[in-house]
Amino acid sequence: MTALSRAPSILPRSSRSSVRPAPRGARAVGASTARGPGPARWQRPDLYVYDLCPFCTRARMIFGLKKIPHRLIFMSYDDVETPTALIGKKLAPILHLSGEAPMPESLDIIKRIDDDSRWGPPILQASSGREDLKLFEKKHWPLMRLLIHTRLLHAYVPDLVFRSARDYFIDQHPIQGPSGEERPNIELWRSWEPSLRRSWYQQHFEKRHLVETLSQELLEAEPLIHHEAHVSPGGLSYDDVMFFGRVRYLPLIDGLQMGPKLHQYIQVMSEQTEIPLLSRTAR
Ligand SMILES: N[C@@H](CCC(=O)N[C@@H](CS)C(=O)NCC(=O)O)C(=O)O
Repeated sequence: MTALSRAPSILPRSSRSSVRPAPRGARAVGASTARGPGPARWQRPDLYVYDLCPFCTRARMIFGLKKIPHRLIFMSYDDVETPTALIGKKLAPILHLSGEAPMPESLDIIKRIDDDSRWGPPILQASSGREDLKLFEKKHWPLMRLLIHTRLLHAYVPDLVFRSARDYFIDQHPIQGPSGEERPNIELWRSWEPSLRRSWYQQHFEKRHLVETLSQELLEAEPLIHHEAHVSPGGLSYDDVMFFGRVRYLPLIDGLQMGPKLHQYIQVMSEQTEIPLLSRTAR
C-alpha cells in the first residue's frame, strides 16, 4: 500500500476540487488562498511542520529564501494520524509535492526544492563542514534546548495549542532537574507522574540564573558569524540551514542577552526566510 492510498482524505489532488478538507489536527495557515477555482493553485507544495521543530525551521527556510508560495500546515504536536497517513510514521517536516509521494527529512526536502528549476536556480551552497560551528552546537545546544523547551510551553505556537499536545511534548522531552538532577532517559521520565514532569518544566521556566549563564556562553557565537546574512564566507549555505535552525528559537528566552552579531544574524535570517521569531511570545 502506498502512502498515497493510505490517506485518501488528505491526498487527492483533483484539479476540479474546490476546497480540500483539512486533515484532522492540522492547522492550515492562509487556507483561504488555497481555495481558488483554478487548478494552478493546487500546484502549491504542502509543507507539514511543527513550529517548535528546528528541523521544520530548516525546511521552511528554503521556501522563504526562494519566495515559493506553498501551503504551510502546522500539525498539532500530538497528532499522530496526519504524519502517519502521509509517510507511515510520526515525524515532521513532510513535503508533499503534487503528483509525488510525500517525503520526510529536512535536508532532503531542502535539496528537492532548491534543485527544482521551477523555482529558479539553486541558491544554497554545500555545507562547509566547519568544525567550529559543529563544536558550538555540541557545546551549547543542551542549555539552549533546556531553556527553549521550557519556554515553548508558554509560547503561542500552533502545534502546542492543545493541552494534550503540551503533555505529549513533555512526554517526548526529558529535561534535567531544577536542582541539577541528571536528565533521565525517556523510559524513566515517562514512568514518572505527569505532575512531577510538569513541575520540572515549570521550575526551569521560573528560575532565571541559567539565562545569565547562556548569555555568557552565547558570546562564543560572535566570532563564528561571518556576515549578518550568512554565517560562513561565500554566501548562503547549508551552514545557515543548520545554524539558524537552532538559533531561531533563542529570542523566546526572556532576558537573554545576545552579542550584536548573533542578534543581527537572527533578525536578518528571520526576514530573509520569512520565518517569524517567537520573541513576541516570550514570557
Ligand atoms: N532527521 C529528521 C528529524 C526530524 C525530527 O526529529 N522531527 C521531530 C520534531 S523536532 C519529530 O517529528 N518528532 C516526532 C515526535 O516527537 O513525535 C529531519 O531532519 O527532518
